[in-house]
Formats: sequence, C-alpha cells, structure tokens
Amino acid sequence: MAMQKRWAMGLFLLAGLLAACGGQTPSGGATIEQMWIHQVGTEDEEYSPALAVSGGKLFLGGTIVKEGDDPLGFWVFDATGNLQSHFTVQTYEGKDDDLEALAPGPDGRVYALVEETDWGVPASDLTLLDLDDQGNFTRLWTRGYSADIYLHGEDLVQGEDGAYYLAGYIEDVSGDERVEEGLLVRYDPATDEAVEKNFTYSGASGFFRFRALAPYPGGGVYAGWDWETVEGCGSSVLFVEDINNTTHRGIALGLGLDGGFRITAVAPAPGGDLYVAGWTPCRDFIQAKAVVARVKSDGSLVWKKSYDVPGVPDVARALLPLPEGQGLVAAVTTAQGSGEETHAEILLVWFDEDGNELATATVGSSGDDVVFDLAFAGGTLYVAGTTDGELVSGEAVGGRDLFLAAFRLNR
Ligand SMILES: [Ca+2]
Ligand SMILES: [Ca+2]
Ligand SMILES: [Ca+2]
Repeated sequence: MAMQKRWAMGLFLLAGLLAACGGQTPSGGATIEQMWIHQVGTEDEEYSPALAVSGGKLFLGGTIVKEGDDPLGFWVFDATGNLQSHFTVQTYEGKDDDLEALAPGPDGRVYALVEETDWGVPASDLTLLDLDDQGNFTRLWTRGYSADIYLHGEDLVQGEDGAYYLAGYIEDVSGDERVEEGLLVRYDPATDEAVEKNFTYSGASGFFRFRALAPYPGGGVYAGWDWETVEGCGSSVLFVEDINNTTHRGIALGLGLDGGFRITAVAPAPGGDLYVAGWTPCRDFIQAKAVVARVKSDGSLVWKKSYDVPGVPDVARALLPLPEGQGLVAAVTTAQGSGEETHAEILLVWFDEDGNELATATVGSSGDDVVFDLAFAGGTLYVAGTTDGELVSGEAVGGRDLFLAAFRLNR
C-alpha cells in the first residue's frame, strides 16, 4: 500500500512537471530504461563532473573541494558498472585543480582539460593531461598567463583529423575593466604541436566565451560561444574548418528571441544541420527555460523544444546524437516538487530527428541532482552528474557527490 501511494505521488509529480513544461506524453512504446546507478565521492564536496569512455572503461572524474589544494577525483568503471579503480590527481603542489572536460585518448587512456588556479598570484593556467586508469599522467600542453589573468576551460573534443580541440576563455582583470576573450586551441598528438587562437567580435569589448565543441566533418570543430556586451547577450556558432579558417554563422541567435540564448552544447545533425542546447533569457538565470533545437547551417530553425518550470532555472546541459538515425538524447536539469520542497531533478529526453519526444526518464533524489555529461557506448547511454541527496540507498558518501547511471534505449 505504502509503495503504491509513493508511486502514485511520483506519477503525479511527473505529470505536473510535464504539464508545466508544456510537454506531451511520449507515445509509440519507446522507453529509457535505467540499468544501474552509482553514487561516488568522498566526505568532501565533489563537483564539475566529466565522463569519457575509453578502451571499454568508463572514466568519471570531478573536482574535490578540500581544505588546502583541491585535487581531481576519478572513478573508473567497466561497462557493466563495476568499479575498477579510484584515485586522485594533484597536478601541481599549491594549486587548485578543476576538471573541465574529458575525451577518449589512445590505448584506453583519457585526455583531461584542467584549470589550475594559484590564489597566491592570483592566476589560473589551463592544461591538457594524458591520464591512465591508475592516475598516472603526463602534460601534453599548458598555457600560463601572468597575474590577474585566469584561463577557463569549457570543452574538449577529438576532431575527425585526429587532433584535439579545447575551448574556453581568458578572463583578464588586470585593467580597469574585466575583459573576456574566447580561446580555442588545436593540439595534435601526432606532432605534439598546439595552435592557439583568441576570439572576440571585431574589436568589441565585453565577454566572449567558448562553451561547447563538436567535430566538424573532415576536421575542425563547430564551436558554440556566448557573448555579453553593453548592447546585450546571446550565443552563436563558429564553423572552424581548420584553426586558421573560421566562419561565423548566426546559428543560435534566434533561439531565445529577444531574451538572448546561452549555448551549452552543440552536436552534428543529419544533412549538415546542427543540434544545439542551452537556456534563455541570457541575463536572468533564475527564470531560465531550457531549449533544445535543430537548426540548419544557414541559421534557420528546423524545430525547437522548451522545458520550463516558472521561477526556477531549467537548463539543457548536454546533447548526444545517436548512431543510425536513432535521433538524440538531451539532458535537462529542471525542478521537482513545489514551494520549499523544490529541488533540482534530471530529465532525459530522447528525440527523433524531427524533434518528436520518443521517451523521457527522470533521475533524482530528494536533494539537488544536476546533470553535466552524457556518453554512448556499446548501445548503452551513460549519464554523469552531481547529487547532494541519496540516489542509491546505502551508497551515499557525504556532502555533494558524483553519480554515474546507465540506461538502455528501447524502441
Ligand atoms: Ca524556469
Ligand atoms: Ca532531486
Ligand atoms: Ca562528497
């Protein structure tokens, strides 16, 4: 009886959420079926998770906030969810490490994009690590700046040309006004050479930040960036065919209409189109509604879906295009409950290529559950995020933790 009541309450909340989102109940029998979930961490706070699959192993990493230097924490699982190894990494004595992104590397290793902040200078460097499943690492590339300049990493992908592209921005507080410039780097492991580019809009001053990358056909990347000047704020996409040949297109400009759009993810869609995700309006995060869209390379809209609970931020954070015309999965952090009981919850949405919802699933505890990253391997969808609740009975570790969940997509 108690079980039935709890289940009914869950359905009621889910129905309320979908109604609030303006969503429709998916039909056609497709499901997103949870296979397993693990909550990992330490007694300290973990945040900023990233996920990569390499050599059949799942690398879940994040930042551990401790007294003194913040190390990186990694938990490596096999494909069925058995923990294989756990280790911490401190790249440099006296600095705080922040994990920004992971990408599959050669021979079952991963590449990790890490910010190293030295609060004594103060400044932060950006570094690219080559890391194995036991915590051994080498530095592939590091960029340091002088005092009052902070480098921020946001995304890392391998291009079809074999090179790795990393993106973020340079925050400069050394002058009277804070300035931020986009930073894009191409690192070629075959030659160990890195090419760096700084980006702003034609001399305008303000904030320009790369947020998301996806491979461009044949080499290069699609680079989603956001901007903020006295005139307003918004996002668009650069088509970086090679690091010296960049075309700017107004891909994301219309997605938030006059409220402006903040891009968080970009992914290739069939026929040269793009999937994009993010939130709007760009100057009011508390009111944010999540947006997932497909656009053509000329910027015109193919379809757009919004998810919104009024008064709380809803953010579409990650996109995963599926192989063989199976559509894509989007991960949204939204709200569950009401009033003082409101807490963050994760909504996974499986779309077909035309933007129809095939299936949805929620992941969450009674605490705040936030999604950061998605991966797909061997027909299984993997989801990484943070929780300050108890996602798995008996497995909670303490404070905010990381989680990794596996799902089967049935159609
Ligand atoms: Ca909202
Ligand atoms: Ca929750
Ligand atoms: Ca913890």
